Amino acid sequence: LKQKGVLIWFTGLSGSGKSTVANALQNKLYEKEKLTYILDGDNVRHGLNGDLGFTIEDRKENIRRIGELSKLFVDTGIITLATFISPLREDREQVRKLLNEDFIEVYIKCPLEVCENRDPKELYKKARDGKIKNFTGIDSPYEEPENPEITVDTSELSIDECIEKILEYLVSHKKV
Ligand code: GGZ
Repeated sequence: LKQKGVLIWFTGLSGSGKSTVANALQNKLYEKEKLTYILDGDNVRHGLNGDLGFTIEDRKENIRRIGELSKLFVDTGIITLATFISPLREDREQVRKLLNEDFIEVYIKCPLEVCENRDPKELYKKARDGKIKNFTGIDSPYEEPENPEITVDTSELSIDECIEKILEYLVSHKKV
């Protein structure tokens, strides 16, 4: 395998564009014949973490397990893209400690109002109506990264511009 593993960690609110950006980046890396894998709620929260919900305690455990899982992927040389809200700074820092220089934090920045307007699954609406409890940004906290390797604002940049910025960092720092 002509590549080294790295964990690209996307953090941001629901609806900020984490999955969209990660998918576009995966396509770009595929064109460069890189082996990648996306870890997201669909493939982790239903299986491995099927016992976890959205209390602070469960989110912490969700991120902890994903960190451990990611490390195994990275050890095999896979460029691993993890897309989780991961709202707490200390939980993300715990994953960083596990991966050291193989951890790249990408803050998918987007104002809450914009995420709430996008609301593709009407989750914000349900949260406002009290039908979903502990919803990030509504009645559960989101702590912005203080020193992410990369920040992209999806309310200001196109998806292409976002992945261009991420790729530029990854290439110039010899991470991919
Ligand atoms: C936040 C929730 C919640 C609550 C269900 N709060 O936009 P989505 O739907 O597709 O992505 C969200 C996803 C968040 O799961 P994560 O594993 O990324 O969260 S964390 O990192 O905080 O553990 C959303 C959906 O699950 N969802 N209930 N209460 N998002």
